[in-house]
Amino acid sequence: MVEALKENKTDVTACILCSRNCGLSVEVKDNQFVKIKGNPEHPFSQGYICQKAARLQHYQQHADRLTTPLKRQPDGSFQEISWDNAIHEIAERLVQIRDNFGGTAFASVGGGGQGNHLGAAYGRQLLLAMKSYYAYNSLAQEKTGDFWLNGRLFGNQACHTTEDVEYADYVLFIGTNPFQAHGIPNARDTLKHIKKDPNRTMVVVDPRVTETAKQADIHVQLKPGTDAFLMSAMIAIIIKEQLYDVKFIEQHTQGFEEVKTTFSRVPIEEYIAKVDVPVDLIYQVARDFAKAKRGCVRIDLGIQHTLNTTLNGYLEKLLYLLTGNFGKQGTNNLHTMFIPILSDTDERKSKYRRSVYHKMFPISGFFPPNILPDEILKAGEKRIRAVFVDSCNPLLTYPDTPAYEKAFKALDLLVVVDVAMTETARFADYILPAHTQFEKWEFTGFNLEFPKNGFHLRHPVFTAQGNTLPEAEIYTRLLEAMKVIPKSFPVLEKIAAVDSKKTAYLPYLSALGLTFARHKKYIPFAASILYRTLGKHLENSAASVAFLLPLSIQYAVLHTKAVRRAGYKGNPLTLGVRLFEQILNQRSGVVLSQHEYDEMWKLVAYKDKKIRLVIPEMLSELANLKNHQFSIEEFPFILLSGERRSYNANQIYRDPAWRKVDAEGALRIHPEDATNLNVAVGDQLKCISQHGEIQVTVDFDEGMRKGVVSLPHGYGMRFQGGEPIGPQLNLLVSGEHCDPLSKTPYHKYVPIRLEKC
Ligand SMILES: Nc1nc2c(c(=O)[nH]1)N[C@H]1C(S)=C(S)[C@@H](COP(=O)(O)OP(=O)(O)OC[C@H]3O[C@@H](n4cnc5c(=O)[nH]c(N)nc54)[C@H](O)[C@@H]3O)O[C@H]1N2
Ligand SMILES: Nc1nc2c(c(=O)[nH]1)N[C@H]1C(S)=C(S)[C@@H](COP(=O)(O)OP(=O)(O)OC[C@H]3O[C@@H](n4cnc5c(=O)[nH]c(N)nc54)[C@H](O)[C@@H]3O)O[C@H]1N2
Ligand code: SF4
Ligand SMILES: [Mo]
Repeated sequence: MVEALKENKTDVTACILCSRNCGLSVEVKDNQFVKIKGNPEHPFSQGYICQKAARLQHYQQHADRLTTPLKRQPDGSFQEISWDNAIHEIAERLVQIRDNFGGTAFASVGGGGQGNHLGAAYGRQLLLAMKSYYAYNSLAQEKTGDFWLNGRLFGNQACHTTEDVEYADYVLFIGTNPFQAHGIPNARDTLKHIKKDPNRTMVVVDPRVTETAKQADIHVQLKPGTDAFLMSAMIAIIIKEQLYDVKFIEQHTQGFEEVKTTFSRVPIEEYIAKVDVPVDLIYQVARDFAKAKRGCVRIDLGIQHTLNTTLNGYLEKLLYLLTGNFGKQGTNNLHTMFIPILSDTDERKSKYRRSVYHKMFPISGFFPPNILPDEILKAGEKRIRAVFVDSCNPLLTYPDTPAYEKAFKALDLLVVVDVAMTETARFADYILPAHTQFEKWEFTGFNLEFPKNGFHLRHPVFTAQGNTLPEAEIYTRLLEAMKVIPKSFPVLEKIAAVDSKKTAYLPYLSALGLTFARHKKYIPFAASILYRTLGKHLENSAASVAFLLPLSIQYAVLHTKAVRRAGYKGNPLTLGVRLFEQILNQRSGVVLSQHEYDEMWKLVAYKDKKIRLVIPEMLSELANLKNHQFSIEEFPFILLSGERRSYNANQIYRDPAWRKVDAEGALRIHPEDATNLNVAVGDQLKCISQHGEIQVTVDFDEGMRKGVVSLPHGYGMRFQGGEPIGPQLNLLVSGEHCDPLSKTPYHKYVPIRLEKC
């Protein structure tokens, strides 16, 4: 366990509020943050932070923090339970459920938020111990359409792209607001540099004049949900005017002729009319992007949470592929992944079983939250009966809150692992309190950079509070209680004890290999086995980090040259060990690998390294696009549900005191729309969808498109069990309102009407 850490000190860690995980230099006293600044030593963020990070004390300590395991009583109240009893009782019920009903009876939900992916390696093992493959995760309510496309284009759903915005001459931001949401390196600085440079162009495609749009050279203020029309028109222009990159297409792709024929049929002017923006502007953007020396496209929820999600992703990818903006500096690129977050579960291979009720297939290993309530309530004998929720608050963040409430109540067993008493935890049979991310070893797997990729292993900053445990310990104890792994591995432990860095862990690794060769059934539980054996002998109580040793070795084998270029030395056996040691020692993070651009092609999974441009499902969706219906008379407004603002950060901060502005999470509406409704700033409105109703506070925003309104993500918490603070967005969205292929929700396209209260 984490030893008591000395107080009155400075330390380094990282922000946990978004995927960037910027490096932090912190001053701590009495087990609290006193001061938080950017860490200039961090290899990627280099001192950059945004205003949200300075408030992290509100995450570390607040009135909803869990301090002891809790068990639900027959009267619905929670009572303290010892760890031993909680683990024992849960393990017993899990084994019963597994043995009586099999793998389809269990699902895991969540498993790692924006900054805590270490515990996910341990949580994943429980899924395997339950013989289940139902991993439901937030990534499958935004990014799985993208992953599916990568599978088709590049040959493996774990192929993932990044964008070299920092070096691009021409950047298309489509459906993303990096000024607030970040997602690109040091977003505000990067935007400022593009803005200042007369030779670089920034285009923002967004229905709102966002903070990013204000910095842009061109803002395309489209009608929400029309991106597929816009992007297919742009591609059609590029094809009509032969602005595509013939050499790139010949050298690196297959299927261009079919794509060309399909897009030649796109009625350009008619489609741009649907988008409701000037035709000339779109011609200009399409031409200039295609002609740019280094163009890149960065997208996010604006196209992933709206109509035609997966098709949007396909079109976005064609934009950079057809123009040859791929595999070079300042363009889009594939990148390496140190932590294997994504797997390849191509639905055309029959071994990836589908869900029982919706017959939905996993994408990159993940099932979409939109279908989970039905898989619990409607799947008969083969229904899901037990759920583990970890690092996730589905009762606020997944579509259709009432369906989730009903489904979670119907479970035989719901366990929640969290640091805080969340809306979801209140439905649990057992609540297991974890160390916060500053009380344990942690890291993020969201290191998605190219050509230089990195990794930051965070050391514990604080002594753990209360009777909490890190996830590594929680899940390992569960596996042991379920008798999936024995409580000790005497041979491995003995070798780990005498092994030292001098021997490069080689005796230990060969003993581990031998154990796995003899007992294949232990392979899925490698993380816990390393934790209990080698882990005990790592310095600074870094036990939970031991499984990074084999991952480091694997990374060094796969990317030997790039790892050497990043400054690591060693023979094929020891290079990965050096990498592991540096990861352990460099508290501000390390550069893992330094690639050359032309090596990017090695990351394409198809043997011939050629990108398959033709995806039949997408071409047929494209052909059906013209039949699209938009408006519903009864619901004249389109709600963009889930805007990223200055003071929201998913569900990570619970105490409303962290917000400096926008306490109520106001509805942004164009002043003219507000006048027509006869409401003023601060008034209350009823926001009614086909599915539900919430009450919201009005705020004016001249930058809103008329007929479009916006509410923020990350509100609706019942802090200290009180009334919900700010909008509970997911009362408004039905699980069926989603992309037909990936089943990701249309959060950014919710037809509503507004009524005065
Ligand atoms: N401050 C803050 N930052 C965050 C988070 C947070 O909670 N708070 N959350 C993090 C997470 S988990 C994520 S996934 C990212 C998301 O990051 P983003 O996707 O960049 O953020 P959003 O504000 O959700 O949506 C981006 C933009 O899409 C626009 N949009 C809406 N509908 C459409 C449409 O039909 N077409 C187009 N082209 N645009 C549209 C919206 O107006 C909005 O400006 O942010 C991360 N960063
Ligand atoms: N309507 C609408 N809904 C949305 C969105 C939207 O735009 N609109 N956005 C969606 C998106 S993109 C996302 S990513 C999701 C995010 O929603 P969720 O996946 O639910 O994730 P978070 O909000 O990050 O919640 C993190 C949880 O982890 C807990 N936690 C923090 N640290 C630890 C730790 O160390 N260990 C454990 N075990 N738990 C910890 C926090 O207390 C919190 O309960 O919401 C989605 N929902
Ligand atoms: S919220 Fe994101 S961009 Fe802001 S400091 Fe934290 S990690 Fe960096
Ligand atoms: Mo997200």
